[in-house]
Amino acid sequence: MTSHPDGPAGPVADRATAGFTSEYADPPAGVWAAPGRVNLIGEHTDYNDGFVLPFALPQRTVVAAAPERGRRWTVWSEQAGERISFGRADAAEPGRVSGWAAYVAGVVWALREAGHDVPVARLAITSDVPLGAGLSSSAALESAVLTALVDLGELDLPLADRPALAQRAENDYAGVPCGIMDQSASLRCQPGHALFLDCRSLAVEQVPFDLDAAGLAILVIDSNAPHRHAGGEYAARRAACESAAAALGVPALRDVAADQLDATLARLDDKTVRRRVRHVVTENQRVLDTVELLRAGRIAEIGPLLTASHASMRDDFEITVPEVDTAVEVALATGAYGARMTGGGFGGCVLALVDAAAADTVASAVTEAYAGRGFRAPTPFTVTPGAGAQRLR
Ligand code: GAF
Repeated sequence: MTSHPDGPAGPVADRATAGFTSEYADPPAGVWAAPGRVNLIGEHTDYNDGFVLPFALPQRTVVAAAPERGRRWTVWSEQAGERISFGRADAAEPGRVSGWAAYVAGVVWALREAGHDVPVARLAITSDVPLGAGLSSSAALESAVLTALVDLGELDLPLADRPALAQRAENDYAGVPCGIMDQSASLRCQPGHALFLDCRSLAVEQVPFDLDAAGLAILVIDSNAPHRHAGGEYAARRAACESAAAALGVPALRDVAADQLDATLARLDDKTVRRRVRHVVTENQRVLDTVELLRAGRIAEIGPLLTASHASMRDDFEITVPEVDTAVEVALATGAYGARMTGGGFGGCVLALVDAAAADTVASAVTEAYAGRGFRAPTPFTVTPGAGAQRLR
């Protein structure tokens, strides 16, 4: 098992620079990076105007870029193994650029919609954020491209306003109905901290999360489970929450008080909708309780909240799959303080809070259990909270 084999974006940045130079026969003007994220707790709460607590992964997406005198943006992606270009007309109309490049064209579109004079540029993109693992590789891509274009064009766009713009690129250009958590994490996280975000006011607090000092580790286990209907199910959960809020006469489920939960649920006829609401309301409270413990430096004590979050996602929100349930079950049986699926669900990753010295044992036990149950082998790795989007060179 590894922590982060390449170190902080070093070789990834080298590959972006080398890729740029070989694609465009020129050196880049600069190199920018933005991370994927792990959400410590607060799942499916962001689009309910609630609370989330993600931290940045050390793994990042890197963009080497330079301004271009022509009229078309050109983008090469190492992962996709292709180079595409698009002009102003493509960036003016959602849908004209599709696939991975929609996230790049979407950022140009969202910036222009917000009235910015976006510099035409050539870009080379590399990444070591695992794709399709629920670790926000698309937010990392949007955030890295956004940061590069803002710097290259010296655009006046304060950091606090950037996540909504990147989210807009994803919602309205790429057509993915996500909330604002992932872009906020990729753009605003700080090393050694988790980002406590109020998704209604967009107020943030950097909450110290020093695992090393506490002798603890976060073990991430990528279940490698094939994503099952993730897109449609995500949209269905979101729609159920929004219609429940409307039925209850509140702007969003964030407005349902935890101490009024039973009385509120009694006003809803549909059993499934009741369970969806219960997840969101209890999950918001778990985020607040986790933040209290972290502020007091009592990291190990957040374990039961993590585990309760998983049970709520499994039983009430119904977004887990057998592979992630197995990873949680085995991590807990092997001594983890707490464990939960992280991200949108239907596959993806589990995080387990463990003694640093126990990380290998827990990882091996999960790997063995997967083999025993006939699942594809998982990919376990430890992480520490890394930096948000920044210029590297
Ligand atoms: C995905 C979405 F992109 C986020 O906005 C969030 O809703 C998350 O699923 C669930 O917490 O990552």
